[in-house]
Amino acid sequence: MRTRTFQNGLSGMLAVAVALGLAELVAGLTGAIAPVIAVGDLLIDYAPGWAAHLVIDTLGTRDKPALILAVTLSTLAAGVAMGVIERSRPRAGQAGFIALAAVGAIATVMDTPVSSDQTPVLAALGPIIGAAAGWQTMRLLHRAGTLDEPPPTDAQPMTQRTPGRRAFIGLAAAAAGVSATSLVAGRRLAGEAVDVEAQRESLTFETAARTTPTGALDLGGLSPLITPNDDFYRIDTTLITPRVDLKTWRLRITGMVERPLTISFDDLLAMPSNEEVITLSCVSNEVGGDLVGNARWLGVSLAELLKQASVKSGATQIVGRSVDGFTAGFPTEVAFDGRPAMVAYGMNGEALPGPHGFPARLVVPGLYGYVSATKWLAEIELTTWEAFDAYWIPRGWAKRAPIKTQSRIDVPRKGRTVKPGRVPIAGVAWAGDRGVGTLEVRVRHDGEADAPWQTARLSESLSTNAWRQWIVEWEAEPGDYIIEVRATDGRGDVQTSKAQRPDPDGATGWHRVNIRVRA
Ligand SMILES: Nc1nc2c(c(=O)[nH]1)N[C@H]1C(S)=C(S)[C@@H](COP(=O)(O)O)O[C@H]1N2
Ligand SMILES: [Mo]
Repeated sequence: MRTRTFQNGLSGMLAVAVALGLAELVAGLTGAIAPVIAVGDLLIDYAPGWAAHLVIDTLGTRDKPALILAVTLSTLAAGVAMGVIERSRPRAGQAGFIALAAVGAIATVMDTPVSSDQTPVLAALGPIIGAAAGWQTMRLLHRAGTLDEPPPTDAQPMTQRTPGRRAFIGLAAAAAGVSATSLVAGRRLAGEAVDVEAQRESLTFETAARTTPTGALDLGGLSPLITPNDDFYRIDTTLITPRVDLKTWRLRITGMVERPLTISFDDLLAMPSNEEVITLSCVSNEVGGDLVGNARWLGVSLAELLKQASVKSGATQIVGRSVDGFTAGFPTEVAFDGRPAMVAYGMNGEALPGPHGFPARLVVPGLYGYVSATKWLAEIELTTWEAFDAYWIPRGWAKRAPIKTQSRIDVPRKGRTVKPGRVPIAGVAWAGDRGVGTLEVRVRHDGEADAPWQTARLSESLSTNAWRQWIVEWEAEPGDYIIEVRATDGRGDVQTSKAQRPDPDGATGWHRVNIRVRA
């Protein structure tokens, strides 16, 4: 009996594995989204706001393979259940596969962005073909598994290699093979369709980014003045980095404009470009956190693009929409108040890396990424502030989100024990588009409330939109200490000590690090 249950469960699981594999293969052939990915994307999109942000940041980029795995394993587990139940309720398996096809089809269709050239029907093809094949696989496996039934009275133990058992094992192996082969082939087809790396390599720019900036502080453990692309934090809602084909990519400027524009990548390259050092921060960055980076962005001025399209009066919101449907919106005046907001295609001297929005993204100094920095940009829509709420707004995040003044201690790390004597204390500070004016540090004995503030030396200001490194030398004597830091922005406003969590519009408070000095 146990063997039978095991066999039924295995049949169901393999049948579902065939369904998933074939669905990937069809997706690879048609350029559609694989159902497992689509379901994962929808789980992120429809999770309550707090849960989605939790998943996206705490598990970070690393959790995405985990989410894909979780969806896959749950589907396989459903297969096991279907296989087992099928025995007593012969219609259950069929119903299960119809349900799988429906969920997969709905998910892929919903996850196919309206802007893509993919027709929704084609997107649903994979789940439907996969489920049909899965259903047939389950029937075959069950038939093979029951060849030896009913057991004759001189009960033949199931452990013997009866014809049915052999047939079952053969079929099971074949099913596993079909599933794995089609999965691998499907993934490969999807990967080959558009080669982002090859396209990036074909692009070279004349930029200042290959030279190291002068006036940078260099100290082990201190964040570099310019964050290398590979170390730049990454946050987005997509499970699979969108792969954009330069040949077919278009940026459309739509909505409340006199002249809607459609711009190709070559058009963009032909326009006058600017290179700007801008610090980008995620709203969910905790005090002292690392969801912040500073890069040299190369691109076309947003103001210039919008002038070409001629914004109608009353268009109070600019919405960036990505190829995968993500949106971020900010006030129109931000594009015209002099800060160098841009459609960027270069990052630190290279084409934008795939994970950071290849081929183009918005970068807006002074605003958190979730309201401004749309990656894989496909459309800039002019609308009103009231008419549209972008992706994170209904999920409980503030609609207006200027970057708050923050400073971080990189060295020494919290909890460290250092030797008495000269100890460098260093870190970075940023203040949106307001610039960092001064930076102060204080070191107090653990348990004491106060200590004098000491002014730090700052790295050169690369722009008012960029972070600055800071450093002080401290004459350390044995004891337990708390180091605190606060920045003053270019307008003279001191960073608040009031601690606030990241939601709804960015964390505040001073970064504190406890250290011990021991001989
Ligand atoms: N298409 C798209 N663009 C996006 C996002 C996204 O989920 N999808 N996330 C935004 C958020 S919340 C942030 S903080 C920045 C992060 O940019 P980075 O990953 O290049 O650091 O991208 C923004 N642009
Ligand atoms: Mo973010």
